[in-house]
Amino acid sequence: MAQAKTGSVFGTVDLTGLDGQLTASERQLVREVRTMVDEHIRPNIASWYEQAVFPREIVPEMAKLGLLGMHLEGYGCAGRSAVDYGLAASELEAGDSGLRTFVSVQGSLAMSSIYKHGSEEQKAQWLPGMAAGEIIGCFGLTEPAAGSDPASMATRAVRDASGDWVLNGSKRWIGLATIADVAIIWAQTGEHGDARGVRGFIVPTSTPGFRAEAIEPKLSMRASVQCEIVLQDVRLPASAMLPADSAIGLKGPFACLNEARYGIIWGAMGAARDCFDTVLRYSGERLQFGTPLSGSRLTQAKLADMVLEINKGYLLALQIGRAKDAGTLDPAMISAGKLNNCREAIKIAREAREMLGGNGITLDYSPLRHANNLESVRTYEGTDEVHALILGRKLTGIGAFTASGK
Ligand code: TGC
Repeated sequence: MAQAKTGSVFGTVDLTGLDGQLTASERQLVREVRTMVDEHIRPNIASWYEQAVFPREIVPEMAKLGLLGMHLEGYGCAGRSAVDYGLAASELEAGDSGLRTFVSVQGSLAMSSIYKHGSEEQKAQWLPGMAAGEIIGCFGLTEPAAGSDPASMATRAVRDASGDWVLNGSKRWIGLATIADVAIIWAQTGEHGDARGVRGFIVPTSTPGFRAEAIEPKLSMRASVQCEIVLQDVRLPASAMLPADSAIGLKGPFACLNEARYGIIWGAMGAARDCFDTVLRYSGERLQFGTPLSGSRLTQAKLADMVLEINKGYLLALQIGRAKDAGTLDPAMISAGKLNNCREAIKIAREAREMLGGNGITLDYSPLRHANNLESVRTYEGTDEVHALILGRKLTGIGAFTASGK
């Protein structure tokens, strides 16, 4: 039996008219990013994943499509909408979460920090090169002993008599740090004149005392780099601090995390869709007891459950994206999307792996690779538990992050 034909850019999963919710330009963007993924990522991803290689050669392809800082305006950035950014994240993550992570760290975290909180000089100095993929950035918030609770960070920036800042501390799980040219480092300043509490610093990675090392071996995100950073007496001029009031305290990094978390809402559904497409194709070709697996009631029920969650996940992503574009977004909506879509995507990836039988444990098929990647995706930028508690606080008015009820 032939599979259902569809003209939707979402393909066979589109049982609810998702395609009709998009504009012609949004559909066009999906096609362009998908073509890049089909030509440059899909043919090589299994070998990059196996060899734990981040393919730097893909960066110019992404820059060519305007994907780096794509929702930022000016400074060489594409100035696209939040929905455009989400659709691109979904296509990239259908290829691999590690490649979508590159775009998130570069655009939503590193570039966004400078865009939202930097001076005109800082924006003009860094953003055009980053949009062009000539300068790679990373974002150092998380520490070995401060993951879900960045308020407890130990990294310190102290201003000495010369007016320079001197940074000491360490960061962990920092995407791209070993290949980055510049790092946005968040550090406690205490009270130093114009600085108060946590502040962000633009740190060229060539600065003496900055050291990054890849965390290896990993069983997830193998086509991406996650690193430890050590900062030992890293001396920076006063002009290295992000000066905007919006960057005083943790709301500075959180504003950037909102952007990255938003991209994940869409990205996770891209990974889920790729798992569904893989298993739908496989079950139509694979004969078992003389008939295609796709004719089995058990298989069809599983496919139906997957496609329902993918449709719900895309509708949620679209609702949140439209709210972001309209300026009516509440960060709790991002938590709702990240929690739901990561949770459902990983279930779909695991189910798809099972449906592939023994073949599902090989790199010839994507679901186990996606499932392994999604372990990272559901953990970084706020774990499932953190996002559940953000929603809990929204619903009850009571923060329950600590036993004492903070
Ligand atoms: P709290 O201390 O009360 O709030 C601090 C200030 O931040 C504001 N705020 C937000 N602002 C904008 N967007 C948000 N989503 C915000 N959430 C909080 C808040 O209003 C307050 O502002 P102000 O003006 O009063 O100072 O913090 P909280 O109680 O709200 O948050 C607790 C909790 C657990 C939710 C928060 O700490 C949290 O989200 N934790 C998770 C941290 C996280 O996601 N970490 C991942 C970092 S990414 C990284 O470093 C590596 S992965 C990326 C890569 O691959 O490189």
